[in-house]
Amino acid sequence: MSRIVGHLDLDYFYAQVEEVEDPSLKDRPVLVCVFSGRTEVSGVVSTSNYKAREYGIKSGMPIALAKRRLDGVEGAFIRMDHEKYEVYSDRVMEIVRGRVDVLEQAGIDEAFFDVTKKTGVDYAAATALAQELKATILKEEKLTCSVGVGPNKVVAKIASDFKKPDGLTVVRDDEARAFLSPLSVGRIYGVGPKTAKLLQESGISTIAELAVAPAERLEDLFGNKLAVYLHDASNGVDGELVVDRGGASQLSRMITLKHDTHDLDQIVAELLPPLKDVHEKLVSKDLFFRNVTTIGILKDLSIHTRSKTLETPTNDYFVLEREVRELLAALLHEVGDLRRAGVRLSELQDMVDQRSLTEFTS
Ligand code: DGT
Ligand code: CA
Ligand code: CA
Repeated sequence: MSRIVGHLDLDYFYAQVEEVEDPSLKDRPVLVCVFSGRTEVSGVVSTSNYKAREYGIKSGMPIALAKRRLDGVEGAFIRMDHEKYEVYSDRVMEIVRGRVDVLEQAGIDEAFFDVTKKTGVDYAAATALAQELKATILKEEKLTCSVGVGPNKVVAKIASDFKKPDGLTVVRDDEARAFLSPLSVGRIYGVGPKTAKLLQESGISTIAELAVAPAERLEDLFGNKLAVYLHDASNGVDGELVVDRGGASQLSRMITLKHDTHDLDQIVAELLPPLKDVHEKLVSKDLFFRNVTTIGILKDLSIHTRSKTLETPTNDYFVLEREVRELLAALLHEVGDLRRAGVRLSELQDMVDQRSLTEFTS
């Protein structure tokens, strides 16, 4: 059956979040860094804005090398704050989830979505929906993203990467082969440098060449499973479904407080309903949590978090409430009045895993 599938990927994500929080960064190269702490410049660049990329700066590059590439231009070197990006990610995913048939989060800044039912397999409707997604994310979170729409995941993923930043690329069923043909094989999800090199050595560098490569040749190189995948993908065929993984990696809730406040009791009181709600969700999904994070957003929109990893996973409401209270108290120790507050449970695990784990250890 025909489907319409999309892939959404936020542009220069960590660096863009830093720009949202401090718009004065926009005209400068912004480098989000993982400092290893040994010397002032030891560590790597996690990501950078497009201004920095003009200087040849890339993810994973040593900070010292990035500094040299900037060649005297004043860049902003910002410490990576994963918790903060998670908060933005959660909110973007919520926006998308509410507007599609199925959402499958595939990373902190990307997700597949299925809109077959919503659009009645109509590409014009899917295009309008993708535009609406982009506009809503921009309006509510001030973030741009790039979206690809196509007949399946493989095509949608390549399409979202086709025009960046702030792109929208729609590839209809009957256009898929022509769209993919001129692109290099490395664009196919799962084809890393090693696979690409092996293909190259067999004289296959474009997707068009891969699409007509003899099956035996691919099987010799990669075995049956990968060979079939490569053959299908290069022909624009992919049967992988978009599956909601139940947000099984985390559950979160944010609220805006009635008044900006520094009062722990007040904040906890207002957080109780969402806390009960998130706990109910946890129990209904048969999940345990191991990590709990409290989040505070101040008047200046800066985000502050405190988190704790428990010795053993639990689904006990009283433990949850106690930990949230303690984490919030620690958080309030360091910041002023909160405007918004929230909680996130992560490292979620199945009751089943839990059971087998206890059986195993006892
Ligand atoms: P894009 O999508 O090309 O506009 O740029 P990004 O930065 O969104 O790149 P993407 O989607 O591949 O990665 C999403 C985030 O993951 C990115 O903002 C930072 C992080 N990340 C990506 N590559 C690396 C890496 O090599 N090291 C570290 N520490 N983080 C990375
Ligand atoms: Ca991205
Ligand atoms: Ca990504």
